[in-house]
Amino acid sequence: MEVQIGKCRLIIKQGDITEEDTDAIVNAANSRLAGGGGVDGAIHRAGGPKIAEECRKIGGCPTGKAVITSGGNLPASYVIHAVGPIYRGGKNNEAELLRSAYISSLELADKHNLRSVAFPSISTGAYGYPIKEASRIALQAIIDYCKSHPQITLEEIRFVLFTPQDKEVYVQSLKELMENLSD
Ligand code: AR6
Repeated sequence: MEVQIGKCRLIIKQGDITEEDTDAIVNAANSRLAGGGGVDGAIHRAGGPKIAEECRKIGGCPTGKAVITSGGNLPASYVIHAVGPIYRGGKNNEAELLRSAYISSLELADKHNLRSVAFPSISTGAYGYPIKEASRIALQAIIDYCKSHPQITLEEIRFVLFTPQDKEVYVQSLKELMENLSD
């Protein structure tokens, strides 16, 4: 699915984010930037040791924020390491922290004058965030950012979901949000 939000094209697709040729790909990292499983493990495996070395120098990143490293051997030039919240029932500021992880990533992409960025579904794997709710927050954050930043350098934002089921959830949420936009 593909929609235009202001200057930005928003694309939802299924795939392995490590193969994306966007200027940056976003990692679902932990606050120690210590590497791990899921998309984090896949990015470090595909990108090689340079990324972990840069992460070690940075030292860490608070939940809801993001930091940037080079892309090592990846097709993408940069990796933006965003730290989403661990889901603990939903009453611990999880929604705001998840939104903030996306907004911080977009701010970094914008600051580095990037033209394209690919996101995974942050927090919906090991961190347990229910994907329907997380997809609404993620997409709304991106729509809000694109609308409120008409000078944004980003021309394309991709969501790259690992499974067809996850992709369908994001497509459905985007359709619902677009209907509300046109009301
Ligand atoms: N491409 C795109 N999406 C992927 C890929 C891939 N190659 N691999 C997995 N996913 P998770 P989190 C999806 O657990 O919930 C790590 O250990 C996956 O299907 O990677 O934010 C970190 O070090 C899921 O939908 O991230 C942290 O400690 C989504 O990526 C912790 O897990 C996110 O799942 C972060 O947990």
